[in-house]
Amino acid sequence: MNNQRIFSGVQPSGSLHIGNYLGAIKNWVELQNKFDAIFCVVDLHAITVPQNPEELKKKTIEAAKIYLAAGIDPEKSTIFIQSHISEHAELAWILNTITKTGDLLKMTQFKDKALIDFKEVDSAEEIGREYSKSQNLYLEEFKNWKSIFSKSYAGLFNYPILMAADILLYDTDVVPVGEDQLQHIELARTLARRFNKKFGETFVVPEPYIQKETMRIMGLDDPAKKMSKSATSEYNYISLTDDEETVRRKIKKAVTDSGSEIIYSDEKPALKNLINIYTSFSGKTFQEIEKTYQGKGYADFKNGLADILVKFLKPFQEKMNAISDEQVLGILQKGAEKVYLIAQEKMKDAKKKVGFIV
Ligand code: AQP
Repeated sequence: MNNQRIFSGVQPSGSLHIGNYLGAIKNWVELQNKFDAIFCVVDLHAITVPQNPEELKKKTIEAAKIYLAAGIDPEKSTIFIQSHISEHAELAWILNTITKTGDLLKMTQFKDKALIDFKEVDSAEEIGREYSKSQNLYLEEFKNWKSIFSKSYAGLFNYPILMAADILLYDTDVVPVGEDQLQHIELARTLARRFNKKFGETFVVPEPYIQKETMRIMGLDDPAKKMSKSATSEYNYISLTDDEETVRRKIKKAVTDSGSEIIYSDEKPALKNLINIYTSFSGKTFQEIEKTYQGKGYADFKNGLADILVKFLKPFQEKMNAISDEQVLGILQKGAEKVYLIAQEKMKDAKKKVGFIV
């Protein structure tokens, strides 16, 4: 164990999927043995797209249960809910005042989500439909910034600043994330340096931590886009709460490439993605998988992949179901009490530096 700190989180904005697990949570489990680890359920981020309040509560608790079932140990790591520590929003405001609009305009996630942000929708499917429309529309629409800004909410535009505040509040050294979040970590680094330069040394400049093979799990229905909670179709992702029948149905429907050979190649992006998932859950190399399915077709390979996923998900879900809401809320409460002390001290320092009377 070194004395460096890691911080990371997942938005309870839908059903957490195997991309969230492989790209983020699985790495956290290993990293908690090496670092002082803080993991957050980032509900303030989740409301940057429309949420049903009752669903949001359920998904917040479910996300924390997923952390625990995945192996995050509350004796080693601190787990809490972002909105329980108001310093996140408070620091985000200060950082807003040193963030240039141009910094935010570069963020691709804003562009992806901006067109659904203003819609009053209350189901994941509806959000998905709007999202897919936005994919086609945004190139056209983004020629006209005025129309985008008049339609989208400021929270979505500013959310990378809140993410920077999450990270900087805890003097985080390392942020384990999927590749899609690299741009946001870069902004956190920029803001830490900018604040330190302007007001004096205050924040640690964090480093991203990316696990190469699983840094981007792609959608099962479209290997050109990442697997996403808010995807148009449930056939985009395998949720960590999917039952066996659902997993088998989704894998059966997953798109494949032309030809029938099981080969790991950039020329076959859909199959490459499925093999990446297979490797991650089985521990086998892609060469071993190619050998296993030599002379066999996609149907055999998909059956094998579904078996591997079910074998992982069954005990995972049993662990999740064995944790009561009361238990998880107790752990989250304790976690909040612990991080509050760190957050309060850092916030006091930042406030003094900018000239507030504390
Ligand atoms: N497809 C993915 N492959 C690998 N890693 C992924 N992550 C997300 N999707 C993939 C990683 O999961 C962590 C939590 O993500 P998040 O909840 O903060 O939001 P996100 O990155 O926007 O994830 P989603 O699933 O696409 O959610 P929605 O649809 O709500 O926006 C991050 O570390 C992320 O890199």
